[in-house]
Amino acid sequence: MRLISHPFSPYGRKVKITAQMKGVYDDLKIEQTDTSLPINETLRAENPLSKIPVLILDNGQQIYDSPVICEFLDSLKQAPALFPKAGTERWKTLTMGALGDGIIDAAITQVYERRFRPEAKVEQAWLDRQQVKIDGALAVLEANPPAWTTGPDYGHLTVAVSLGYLDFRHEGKWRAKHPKMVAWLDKFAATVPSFEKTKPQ
Ligand SMILES: N[C@@H](CCC(=O)N[C@@H](CS)C(=O)NCC(=O)O)C(=O)O
Repeated sequence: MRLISHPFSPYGRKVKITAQMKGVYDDLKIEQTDTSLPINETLRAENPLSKIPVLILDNGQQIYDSPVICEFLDSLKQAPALFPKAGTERWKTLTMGALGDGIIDAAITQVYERRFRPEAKVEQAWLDRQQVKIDGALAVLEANPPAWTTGPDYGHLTVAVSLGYLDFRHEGKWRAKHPKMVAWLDKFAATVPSFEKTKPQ
């Protein structure tokens, strides 16, 4: 399988952590691409949305986006189960994943606002709107850090990657007001070694 990604991509990091947790990382041939180009035809040929990550199976089938790739990788082996198959647990995990992805989406929108607009046109109200989303999600997590029983699942790893992205692109400013989630992230990193191994640098 080929994985098109970039070392800085938080969504790609989710996929790499999932692959390592499932023991299928060595089956991936990782290819790096550049999403900052105005048009990246090579990437567009694999994903018309021109976004990473994209997983390409040996039969040529393309799989995106990151939640779908992670669930596909989870389906390759039984243990550890990262996506509960049904019931309340499944919706909890998927919702936790959506919360983590929502933090990343808002944080990346802020990065793109500065990257793709001339400085004079950067819209502070738009940046603030994204920050409200990030702050709201962090407040919910801090009020009730998401515990795991047998081990972290897809929801936990997505939240961990979202915090890692805030560290990487937003200088870890979230840490001062969220001590419980700082401790939670330390515990996650100690439990899932691939978190450190996939750190963007
Ligand atoms: N929902 C997608 C988001 C993917 C995404 O936005 N990836 C970024 C890189 S981290 C990208 O490719 N951006 C290029 C663009 O939006 O044009 C996922 O979870 O995979």
